[in-house]
Amino acid sequence: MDKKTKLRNDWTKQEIEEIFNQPLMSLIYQAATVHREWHNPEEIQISTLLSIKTGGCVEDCSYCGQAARYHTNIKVQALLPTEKVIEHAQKAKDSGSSRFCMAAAWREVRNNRDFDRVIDMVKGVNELGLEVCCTLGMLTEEQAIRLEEAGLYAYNHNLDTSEQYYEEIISTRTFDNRINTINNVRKAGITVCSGGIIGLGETNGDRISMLLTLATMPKHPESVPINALARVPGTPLENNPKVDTWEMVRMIATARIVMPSSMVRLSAGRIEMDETEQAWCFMAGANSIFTGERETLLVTPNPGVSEDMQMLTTLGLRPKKRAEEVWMNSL
Ligand code: SAM
Ligand code: DTB
Ligand code: SF4
Repeated sequence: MDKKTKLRNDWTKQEIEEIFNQPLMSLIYQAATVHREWHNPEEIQISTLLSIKTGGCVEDCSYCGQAARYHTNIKVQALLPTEKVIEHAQKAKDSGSSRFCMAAAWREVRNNRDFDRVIDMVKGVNELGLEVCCTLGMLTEEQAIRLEEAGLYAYNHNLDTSEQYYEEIISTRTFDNRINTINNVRKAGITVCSGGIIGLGETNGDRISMLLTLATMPKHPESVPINALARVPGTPLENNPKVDTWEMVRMIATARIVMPSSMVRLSAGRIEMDETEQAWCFMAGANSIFTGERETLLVTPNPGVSEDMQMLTTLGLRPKKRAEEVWMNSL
């Protein structure tokens, strides 16, 4: 593929603002063009998400159904047994996933037996030949190195929102804490998955500022999840308005243009979109989704695997293979 656009890490806020504020159809056209320069537009990465430890979290993220302090109807679930996790990963592989992401409702990783068990899970999923991802909260550099040695491919740690708006949403940690963990992941040689959420009450300026932080990192995150707020009853944001699909499209398209080589993941919010709305997100440069046999993301509904496969067929799309598999097939 002939790469016309260049990777840039020196974007200014004004440049991103100009891209973001274009008339929508022009923005989508530009994003679709960049997408075709860097990616095969017929391929969608399928990432299966599994909550390995649910609820009871000490943090106060005001969007999250798993924070212990909110009264949310979520069933707390201790760390799943390793064998169960491996069974889920095998099913994910059988149904076409190339990546398996294990999520824990932890503030941070502690050096205890639960972490030892996660290390075993990472080894087991890696042996199945899936790209292994984890999202476990804050990490030290030493912990990141242990995960990398166990075979971790990616670590998800979202900025969530802009630096300026961060303290309106979370008070129990800082934006700098987030950046610090992302730096630890990079130093350990693990790929970075980092994006955010729209619909938290932030302005367009906050959305642009979050994209600016991501797009001016020395290396862009390899994956950029864009989530629409899933409004969980009992959380402080339960009554926020539903995110309009065109706002997701605008956010995805801008992310695609400023971080052309990254996988842009259409994450939370798909359950409230029909196929046509999701197709616009793919046209605007999204090339990755979360799916799972449980038909949930972590604690909120998500389309099921068969529904997703049907949608891909309708749209003439197909699951993207793991990077390593593509390389081996070319030998
Ligand atoms: N506890 C870890 C952490 O916060 O990094 C890992 C799991 S946490 C649930 C992963 C990410 O999911 C959050 O950073 C946030 O971006 C996203 N998320 C959580 N609840 C959400 C919601 N209700 N709507 C949209 N995205 C959400
Ligand atoms: C991400 O960016 N989105 C996923 C994943 N990373 C861990 C989580 C979305 C959670 C949506 C609400 C829920 O089910 O808790
Ligand atoms: Fe805890 Fe993560 Fe939810 Fe925040 S987003 S409350 S850290 S599980």
